[in-house]
Amino acid sequence: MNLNELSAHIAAEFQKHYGRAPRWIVAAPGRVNVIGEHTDYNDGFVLPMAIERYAIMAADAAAAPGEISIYDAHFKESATVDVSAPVTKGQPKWSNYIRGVLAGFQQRGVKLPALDVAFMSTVPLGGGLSSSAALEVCTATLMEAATGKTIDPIEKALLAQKAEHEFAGVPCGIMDQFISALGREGHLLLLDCRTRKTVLVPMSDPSVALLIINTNVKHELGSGEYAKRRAECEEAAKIIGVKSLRDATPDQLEKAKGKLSDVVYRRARHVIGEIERTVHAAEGIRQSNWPTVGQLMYASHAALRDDYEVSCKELDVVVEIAEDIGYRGGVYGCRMTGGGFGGCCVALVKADAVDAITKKIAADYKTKTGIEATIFASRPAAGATIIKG
Ligand code: GAF
Repeated sequence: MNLNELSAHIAAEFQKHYGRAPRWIVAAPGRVNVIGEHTDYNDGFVLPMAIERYAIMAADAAAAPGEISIYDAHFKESATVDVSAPVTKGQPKWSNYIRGVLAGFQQRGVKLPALDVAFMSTVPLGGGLSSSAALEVCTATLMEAATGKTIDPIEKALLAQKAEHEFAGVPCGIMDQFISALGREGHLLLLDCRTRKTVLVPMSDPSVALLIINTNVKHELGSGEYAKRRAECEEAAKIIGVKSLRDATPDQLEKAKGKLSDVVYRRARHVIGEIERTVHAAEGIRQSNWPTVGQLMYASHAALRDDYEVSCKELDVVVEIAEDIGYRGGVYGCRMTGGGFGGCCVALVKADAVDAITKKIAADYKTKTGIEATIFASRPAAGATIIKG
C-alpha cells in the first residue's frame, strides 16, 4: 500500500471502529540504514534513509475526558491511556511506545487532549527497520497535529528516543528517531550523532536500487545484548582515554590493545572502522561510485559478524548469496542493517536486475534455511507528515 492508499485505509478503519470520520491523519516512516551500524551511541556517523513503510494514525477528539483510546486496526486490540495524570507504563506492551511519547509531551508542559485513535503499521515488526521509532515519531506527530503545537524535529526525535529508553527499556542511539522525523524524499541522511548535524545525500541515480531482504528471523533488542555492546564501547573508550570511540584512531586502538580484553578490542575495532566506512560511503554515493559503496557494505557486514557479533546465521546466508550473485549478476554490496540478531539485510543492486536478484535470493535463502524471506525495494521516502488536519 502506498501512503495514499494507507491513509484511505486507516480512515476507513477509524470510521468502522468509532462510527465517524477522523479529523487528523499522520504518518511516520521506518528506515533502512545503508551503513553506519552501532556507531550512533558512539558519537559517530550513520547513513540511513526513510522507507516507504509507515506507522499511521487516524484520530479525532474524544467525548470521554482525560483519556486517549488507541485501537490497533491490524491486531484488533485496544489500549486506553489515562492522560489526566502523569502517563506511566502499562498494557498491552506495544502501548508503551505511545505512552512514552505522551509522557514526554506532558514533561514539556503540554496538556494532552482526549482522543480516539486508530493505528496500523506497514513497517515489519521486529525486522530491524525501526517499527518502534516509526510508532513513536508517529505519536509525536499526532500530538503536534492535535494540540496545534509544533516542535522542532530534532527535539521531536529526542523526545521519541527518550520514550524508547524509558518505556521500552532499549538504550538506543538517535539514528532511528532522527531519520523517521527528518527523512527527505530522494535522499539519504548523513547524520553526525555528536553534533546532530545532518547532511542530505541525494540518492537519485535510476541505475541503482536498494533491496531490503527480511530474513523473517525476529530481532529483539530489549534482551540485553544491545545494552552489553554499548557498555563494551564505553569501556573501550575509557581505557583508550577518549570521550567516545568517535575520537579514537586505529593507531590509538592498537596502542591500547594490551589493556583491552579481546572482546572489547574487537568491538572498538568495528566501531572505529565503521565510522570511517560511513563517511567514505557517503562520498561514494555522491559520486555514484557504486562498486566502492558496495565494497564498504560488505566490509561493514564482516565487521558486524566477526568483531561486533550482532549478526546471525540467516543474515550471513543472505550476504553470502548476494556475494555469489556478485557484480556480474547485478549486486554491488550487501550487509545486515539495524541492531542485528535477526531482521533485515540491505543490498545495493543494479536497477534492471532487481527482479532476477529478488528471485535468486528468495530461492537460495529458502533452500539454505527453510525460511521464506520477504524482499522489497524502497526509494528514499519523506519523514513524518501530517496528511490530514
Ligand atoms: C537500533 C538502535 F535503535 C539504533 O539507535 C542503532 O544503534 C542501531 O540499532 C544500530 O546501528 O536500531
